[in-house]
Amino acid sequence: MKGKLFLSLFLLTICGYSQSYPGPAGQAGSTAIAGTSSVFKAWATGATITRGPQDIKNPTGPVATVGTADSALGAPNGSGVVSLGDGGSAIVTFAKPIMNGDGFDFAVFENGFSDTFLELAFVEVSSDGVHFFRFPSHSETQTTTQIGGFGSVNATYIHNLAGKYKSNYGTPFDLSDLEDNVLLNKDIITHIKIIDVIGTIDPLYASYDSKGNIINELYSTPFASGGFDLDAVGVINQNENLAVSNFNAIASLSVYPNPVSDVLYIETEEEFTVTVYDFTGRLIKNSNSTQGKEMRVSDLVPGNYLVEFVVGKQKTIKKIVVQ
Ligand SMILES: [Ca+2]
Ligand SMILES: [Ca+2]
Repeated sequence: MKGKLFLSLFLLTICGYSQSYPGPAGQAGSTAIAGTSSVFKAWATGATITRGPQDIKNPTGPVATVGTADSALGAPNGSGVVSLGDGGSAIVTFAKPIMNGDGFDFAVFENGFSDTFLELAFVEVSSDGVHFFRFPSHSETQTTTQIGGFGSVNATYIHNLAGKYKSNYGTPFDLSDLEDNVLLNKDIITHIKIIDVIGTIDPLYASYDSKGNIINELYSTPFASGGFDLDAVGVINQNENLAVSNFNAIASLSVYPNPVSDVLYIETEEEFTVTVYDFTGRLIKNSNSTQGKEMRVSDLVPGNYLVEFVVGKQKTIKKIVVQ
């Protein structure tokens, strides 16, 4: 008996269908957060939408059309949803940045009408609006039989993909899940990008999780409402300390000349520390501001560098060219 149990567990493990993740809203251990919860401090205030086609196999065919950018703003279930279409995306912004506080930092809301009608999306964040970093995701759903447009997805097979929970329940994300990167400041997240998972298992068009698995999800959905239906993005950990004026101060920090061959001058009113990285993110040198607002670069091999300035808890990155 014991042997049989061990064998079953072993087979479950090697097959990968291990139901590893929290279940639907209301079940014990679920991480779903109701849109009415007091954990939400703010909601998205801006959105830009890039629509995808209703069916990726007809890439020049009609795109999804339901909703507008405004539908992604505010609390869920207020202004409707915006449908992204196959592979479509939305970038949302906020009045104040999101920070990496205790536990979950924000949540994404979709309009799934049941615990299994789940349309999924990748989630990426940025602290500069240019460089985006994707949450490591995992789908344990089988990849041999296509889930149809009105099929079902089991939430316990899904990790770190938006849309894991039904309408009015947010899928939460913890910035700690992202690897550290010099181009990402987890305490000043200004943009969140939501990208529809294309649910087909056809390798030609399929979407893949971070482990290289095809994500089998509702497909096809050749409707005006096709793809991920973004309802809202709620802020849990807001960077309250980041007064807009301080944010502007660090945003306006400037360096010159650039390209530079000898001494780099730094223009700012604030005390700061500075760290130099190469373009792969490798640490080159540390310095601080006690020598005045200049940094000797004649000891650096000519090339491109990332220079990180930290003022208090905030930081900014400048790209410089050393000649
Ligand atoms: Ca966190
Ligand atoms: Ca989809």
